Amino acid sequence: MPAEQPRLTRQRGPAQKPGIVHLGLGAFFRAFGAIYIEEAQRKDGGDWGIVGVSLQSTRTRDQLAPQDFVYTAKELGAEASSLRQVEILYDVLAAREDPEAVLSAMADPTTRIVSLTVTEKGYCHDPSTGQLNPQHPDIAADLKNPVPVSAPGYLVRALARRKAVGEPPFTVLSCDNLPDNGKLVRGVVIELARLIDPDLATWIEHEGRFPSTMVDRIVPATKQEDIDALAAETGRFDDAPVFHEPFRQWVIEDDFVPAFGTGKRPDLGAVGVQLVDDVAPYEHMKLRMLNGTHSAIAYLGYLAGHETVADTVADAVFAPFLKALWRQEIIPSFEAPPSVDLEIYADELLARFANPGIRHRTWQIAMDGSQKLPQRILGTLKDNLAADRPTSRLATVVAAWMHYAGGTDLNGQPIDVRDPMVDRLKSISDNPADDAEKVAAFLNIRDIFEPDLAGVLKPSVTRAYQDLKTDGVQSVLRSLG
Ligand code: CS2
Repeated sequence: MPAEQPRLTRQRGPAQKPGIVHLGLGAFFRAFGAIYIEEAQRKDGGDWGIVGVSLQSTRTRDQLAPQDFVYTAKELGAEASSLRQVEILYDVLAAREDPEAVLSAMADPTTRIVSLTVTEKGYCHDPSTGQLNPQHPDIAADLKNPVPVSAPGYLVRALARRKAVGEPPFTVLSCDNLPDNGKLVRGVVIELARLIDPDLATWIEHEGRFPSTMVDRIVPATKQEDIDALAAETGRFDDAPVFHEPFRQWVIEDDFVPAFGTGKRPDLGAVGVQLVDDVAPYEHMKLRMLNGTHSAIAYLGYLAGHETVADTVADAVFAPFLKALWRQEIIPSFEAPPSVDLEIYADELLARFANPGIRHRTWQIAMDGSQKLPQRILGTLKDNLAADRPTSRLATVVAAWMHYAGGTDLNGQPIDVRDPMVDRLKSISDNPADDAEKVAAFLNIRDIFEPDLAGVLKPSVTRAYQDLKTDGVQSVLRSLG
């Protein structure tokens, strides 16, 4: 920190009393949910301060504690930018250091919502079925030890404390990019509770509420150079700013624990959150159209040598490919949400991806592909195959993922692959087998590919895998655009 610069401080009086505990306090939630909640709190009052929890490291807490948990959110438009200071965090806890503090915050009767952004892998489920994976090392640990390590473990142990003292449960609000994220987290929590205490599982089943949500705002990871540039711009040092695009959309199933009456949630509707009965059409739209093409850009863009999403869509072969992917393979696969024109939504996505202010690395989005592929690409593929619709572009994305996940790019250079299955993926790629055998081995990973789908995909993915290798990304996309 430049010694002469003062640190950020709270400007709007003391911190709001907490009503929400948030698990997984990454940049995304701080640039998204926290801002909506702060706006709702300021508009309508209520004790909606947020206790953030980092499940893995102490870094976010260490960065935020010296500045009393306030931070800057910088909005980066294509032409202009703006700053806001976010003051809705009440405290930040590091779970590995003090699990008891986290459990007591969650069990505290003033906590009415526990929200989560723990990424796909944080749910400890099997991505191809959506069910809890009891063999997951964190779940195995949580079954043995009452001091949890996993997000489902924290939810179950904290709910147990509330049941034990006759308090209503908190609403569990998943904000991760998973289909039916509410149902998914409900399923893993109830399954884990059943293995620990069947009565607790039954209580959660009846009393618990797990609304599904669709969340959308592009928030790249904050880089050191962003922190330095912001300090130079403002003259104040903020060790934990977040940088985001102007666009945001939050759709939530309005199903919160009723026992809290009007205090069951902040008045999110007043600040533009869509509270609906059924979030599924919005989720499909967002996961398939935004995240699906984001992953396509991540793998194909990385293999084409592009560092960011904006650089990738500026490459002339990508826009026609993406447009064809949306129009011919993604849009026909699901029903549009009420009064949404999906062609316009696709055009807006391309403009969001092209925003030069957002330096979103292809490498960042490429992470954890084994956890992302099913809901972003494979569901669409499956629906298209069943309805006899085109699939060649989606198959090319799967093939690009295989090249990427194998850890060697198309020029033979190593890739720093981050994925919970990294060792398995690398060993498939390193095996001295021919291309068809490698593709077959990837398709044989049952945690990702269902057997029927794997069988049908084999010829087209093998072809795309070979074409990418012999002709390169640009030429393959040109032939598909
Ligand atoms: C991205 C998402 O990193 C990724 O996998 O696709 O984080 C994406 O930026 C958000 O879902 C946008 O709402």
